[in-house]
Amino acid sequence: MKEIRVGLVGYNFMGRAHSNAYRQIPFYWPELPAMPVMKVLCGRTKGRTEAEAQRLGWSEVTHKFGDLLARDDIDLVDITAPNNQHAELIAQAAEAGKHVFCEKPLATNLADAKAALKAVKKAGVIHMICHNYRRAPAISLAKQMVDSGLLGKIYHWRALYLQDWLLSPEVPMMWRVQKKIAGSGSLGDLMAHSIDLALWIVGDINSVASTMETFIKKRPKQESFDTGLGGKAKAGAPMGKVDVDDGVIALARFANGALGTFEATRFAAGRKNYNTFEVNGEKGSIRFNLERMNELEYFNAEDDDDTAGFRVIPATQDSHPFMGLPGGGPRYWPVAHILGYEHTFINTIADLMVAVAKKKIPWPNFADGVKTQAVLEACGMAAENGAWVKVPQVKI
Ligand code: SOE
Repeated sequence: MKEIRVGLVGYNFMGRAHSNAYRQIPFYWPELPAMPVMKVLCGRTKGRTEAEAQRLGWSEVTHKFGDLLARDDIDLVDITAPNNQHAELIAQAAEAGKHVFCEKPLATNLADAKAALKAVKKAGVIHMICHNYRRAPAISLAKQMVDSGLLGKIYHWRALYLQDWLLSPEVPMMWRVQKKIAGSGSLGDLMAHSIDLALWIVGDINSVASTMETFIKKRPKQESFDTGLGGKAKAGAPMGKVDVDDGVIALARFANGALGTFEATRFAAGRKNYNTFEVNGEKGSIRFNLERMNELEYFNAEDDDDTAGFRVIPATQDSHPFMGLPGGGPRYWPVAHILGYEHTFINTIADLMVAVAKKKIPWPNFADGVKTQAVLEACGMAAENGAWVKVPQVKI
């Protein structure tokens, strides 16, 4: 069995989600042409990295990215470090001839995202951006339904990605609220997912309008560089200035004539991971809500009026995307025994293993990441100028 030897950068939320996926691949995806080997965890903090390697299942540890790249027993570098490190780490990994998997967003600005794409194309390595939600079975089903023409011409895309973990002013200044590290706030952290799904399911976006606000402008500084969500600073900690958006709303015009609305915030009390979208077409509508991730709502405009209504499709049949084994039977569990957040990463990394084994660029790759970054950048400019902005059409 071919092995794909992996080096992971970072061990916080996304590092844990990726580590779990590598561990689960042999169990749920036994038929793959290659299996991941969890070789090296790369982290700056001595002690913490060793402890996390032990906990997450990595065989070795390094504290220097250059040492990881110098190894000839590493095939794939997986980057879950904060956003401002992505482009540089990608460029170095590509130059070292390593295949690259990177968390979203690709970079903190369009120029860096383009440079990252250029680096991997020049090196001829496999590259994939981790927009894990595409491989939630119900979202892939939505894509299939739109592509099949079931909804007909698409008129509207409507996405909300709402969380509430920044509601308290006591939540400290972690990297996700620092522009120099994150690039933006809810825009790049959450709306990036909605934009990626919109580009994938509806199509290219021509222009956007946008408005943003920073609701809590100062937060207590953290002592440790803790990149978790939430957390508390020490009493009496000095205050730092928040320079990213806490909430963002955007309008979009798609190239195919559809209209889009997007909203992202981490201040929507009660919304915990409310990643939703709705597509309205001439022949019907579909709606997805991550907090009910195994279901897809569907309205067929051709149903008789007296029985018409949104129906709930449980996307848990073996025939649904990612749910069945090639030879028949359930990949995970029998129908309606539902999946979770972690399965979106398992499905994503399974396809990454195939891409690396077959040297075939997967979806979404860094070209998709650049397209999303172009929309993110246009939203930032539109909010600054208070006017519609054309999305830079990037040559892929
Ligand atoms: C925090 O808002 C976050 O962890 C995002 O960074 C992830 O991309 C999203 O999947 C869950 O929420």
